[in-house]
Formats: sequence, structure tokens, C-alpha cells
Amino acid sequence: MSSKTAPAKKSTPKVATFDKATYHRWFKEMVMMRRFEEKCGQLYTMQKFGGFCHLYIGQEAVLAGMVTAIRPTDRLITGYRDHCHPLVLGVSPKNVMAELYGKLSGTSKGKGGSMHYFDKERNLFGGHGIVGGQIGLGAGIAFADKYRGEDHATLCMFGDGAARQGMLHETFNMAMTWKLPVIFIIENNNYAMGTSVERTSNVQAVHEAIASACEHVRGGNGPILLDIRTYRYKGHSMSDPQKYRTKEEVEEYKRQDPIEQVRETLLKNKWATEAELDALDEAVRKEVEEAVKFAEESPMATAEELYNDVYHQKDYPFIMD
Ligand SMILES: Cc1ncc(C[n+]2csc(CCOP(=O)(O)OP(=O)(O)O)c2C)c(N)n1
Ligand SMILES: [Mg+2]
Repeated sequence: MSSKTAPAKKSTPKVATFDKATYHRWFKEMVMMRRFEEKCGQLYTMQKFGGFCHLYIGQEAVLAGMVTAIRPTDRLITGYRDHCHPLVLGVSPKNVMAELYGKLSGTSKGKGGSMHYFDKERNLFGGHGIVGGQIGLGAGIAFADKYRGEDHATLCMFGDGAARQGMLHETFNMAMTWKLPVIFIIENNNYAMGTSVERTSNVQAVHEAIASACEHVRGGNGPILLDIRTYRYKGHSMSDPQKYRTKEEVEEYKRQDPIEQVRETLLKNKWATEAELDALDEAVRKEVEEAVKFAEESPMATAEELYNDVYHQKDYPFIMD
């Protein structure tokens, strides 16, 4: 399998290599992800919703760089750190927030919660809580596309911890043998819960790596593996004393924050003023507040809803109790 590591070095991209619209899009996407997740953290602490809550704060450049490099028809599958994936694919923050609240208006009708975001229309195949489970599923999606002769790329994202699951080897072997159009992406954030594996992604490098990976798989050349270095600022989940790293380490990564890098590029190129970017940030915060209001006011899922959109015996009589 072809494999690339991107990007391992510290970089400060003030010189623009993409156009103004692309930087604006990156900025907006990343600010939305950041503000949405900050709000999730607050709401969780206020016990507005339960279950698990794994925040993506710090890792936004991976999704922003990805979304400008793919087609809307491409497929995406990931793990449980997944609130931002539907957002970047264009799902309304209202429906993403409502899912956390277990409401009927949530993307999985309130039955998935924090770890199980799906969106059929936008080809988001979850949201999976079993570490590494999405590796085999991602290859399966790519197999289906190849079998049907469809020209889609599957982006299969997983963590550095998931990369140590046995399933990965079998899946890579099959994906190679069948030359599946799948891009395996390790979101290498240094830690699997508290186990450390070292520098961090900027949005331009991610876009370039994913665009060339898409070309590779669409050209019938088989799978490709990207190891994208990133960093999460918050704990693994909401209850993590973070004894495996120092405050200084986190601060050092924050100095290379991808949102600040894109902001600086926009300002240096006079593509936006400070006031415009602040106004955009403010508008995003408002949108997030509206999403919270929507989620809180939406009705809870009913008991009957339990039997909708799931496999059960009525549909599959050959399944035994
Ligand atoms: C099969 C399985 N084993 C263990 C766990 C418990 N677990 C949840 S998250 C996690 C760490 C995974 O780390 P990584 O793949 O690096 O993803 P990250 O949390 O850094 O995004 C573990 C061990 C699980 N959910 N599933
Ligand atoms: Mg990790």
C-alpha cells in the first residue's frame, strides 16, 4: 500500500498557496467546529446530556483540509470523536446538537448520541464506538463502490490507538488485493486515551495530501494510507485527568493553532479585516446558541421509535431470539 506521512514539521503558512475563497471556507469551517465543541463541553459539564463525549478541539485542520479536497459523493467513516464530521459535511448544527440531546430531530433520531453520527444523504457512515471497527467497514464501503463500478473515494479515519488493532492488517491485506478505492487516514493525535505515541497538521498540507490520495484511488491504484499528525487540546473524553502530558506541551501546540494560522493568512493577504473575522466568529457563536435552543425545544424520541431504522425480527424472520 502506498503510504505518506503529512505533515510532521512545525509550519506557519503566511504565504497563501490557495485562493481567498478556500481560506475563507477553512476559517469558517474551523471556527464552527471549535465553537460547537466548546459549547458541547460546557453543556456536558452542566449535565444537559449524558453518555460519552469526546471532543475534537485542536484537530479541526484535518476535517477542513479534507472537505475542500473531496467530492460531495465521496464516503466518510470515522470513530467516536465525530461531532464535527457531520458539521463539515453540511449537516445543520441544530440536528447535530439535537442528537447529543437524544432528540427525534437529531441526525440519528436521538438513537445514536455522541458517538454515532450518520447522514445517508451526505455519505457519512458513522460514528463508531468500537475502536478500529470502522477500518473493516470502510474497506467494505469501498468494495461496494468498486463492485458497482462507481467512482467514489472512501475516507476511512481512525486514531493512532485504533491503528494497533489486528483488524487493520487483515483489512489492508484485502484492500490491497482488491485494489479498493479507500484512503485510510490515521488521525494521529499522539494519544490513545493516555498512551503517548510527537508535530501537528496545518490545513493546506492536509488538503494537498487528501487531494493527491483521491487522485490515486480514483485512478484504480488501490488503497493509500495517510498518517496525519494532529493534536487534541482537551482530555480523551470528559473525565480525563491528563496525567500523561504537561500543561506546557498543550500550550506549545496551541501556539500553532490551525485557526490562528488561517486567520493570519487571511489578514496578511488583506482578504479580510480583523473586524470581519470577529463578526464571523460572533455569527457562528449565535448559530451554535440557536442550535442549543433547537435541541432543547425538540421532542424526545418516542418508545415506538425504537423499532424504526433498526434490524429486528419482523423484517428478518430468520434471525433467532
Ligand atoms: C475495541 C475497543 N477497545 C477499547 C476501547 C476503549 N477505548 C475507547 S477510546 C480508546 C483509545 C483510542 O485511541 P485512538 O484510536 O488514538 O483515538 P483518539 O481517541 O485519540 O481519537 C480506547 C482504548 C473501545 N472503545 N473499543
Ligand atoms: Mg489518538
